[in-house]
Amino acid sequence: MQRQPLVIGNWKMNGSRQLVQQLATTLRDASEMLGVVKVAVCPPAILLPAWQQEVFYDQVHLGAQDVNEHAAGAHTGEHSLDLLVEAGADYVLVGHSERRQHYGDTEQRIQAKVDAILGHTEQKLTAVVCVGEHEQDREAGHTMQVVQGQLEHALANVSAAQLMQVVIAYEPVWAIGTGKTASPAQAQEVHAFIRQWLQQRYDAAAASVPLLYGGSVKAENAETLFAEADIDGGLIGGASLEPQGFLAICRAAQ
Ligand code: G2H
Repeated sequence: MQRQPLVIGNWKMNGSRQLVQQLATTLRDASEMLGVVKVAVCPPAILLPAWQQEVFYDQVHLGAQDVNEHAAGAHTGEHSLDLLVEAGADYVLVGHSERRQHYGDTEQRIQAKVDAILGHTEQKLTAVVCVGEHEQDREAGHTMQVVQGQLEHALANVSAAQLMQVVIAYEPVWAIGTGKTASPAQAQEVHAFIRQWLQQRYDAAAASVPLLYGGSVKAENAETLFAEADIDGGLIGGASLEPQGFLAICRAAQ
């Protein structure tokens, strides 16, 4: 199955209204690329309305970096799906390693967030489920075991029909923001494993799931990573903060 390439920018806790304007202008001038590559940007949630003013909706998707699993209530500082949808998000990152490590994203919470996204009445929402091993897991030869465990928890309640709303991002923790990138062969090996796991569980529906690589992707290494058979694009952190560099990465996915 031919999957459309997908590149998602994850600004983390960076950016500004000025960067929204700069990146929107840069992407707007690249409409031929946007016809081929699906591009989504996940700024801090407070900047989503600024994007709504800038962006052609049919060309660039907006995403949130996280969501609370509850629909509403006394959850100071959190964002509900309804609020994020109102602000224009149709992608939501779930289980990013920084949230797993520092902000209480247990396997149980990640599963609840995925269930909430896929159960939301807004049918267009996509959950971008992030998985990846720590350096010590890789050194111990446990990479596939760790990734499989994360997938089993996150997708425990996801049906084959709901798989259309799922993207998996493989982000080895040792490559995130460190400047160390997995080699294309290392990344492809894990992506092929994820595809196989999805096929065993979901049969033909697995073929439509985009698998993204994330972890120190830059304009210089994007093309070789995206050339691998099971790498359908990238989840880009630091390099998504520089408009021309991000554009070059998006073009590399064509
Ligand atoms: C991994 C990635 C984006 P970076 O966290 O999610 O960040 O590209 O800065 O390693």
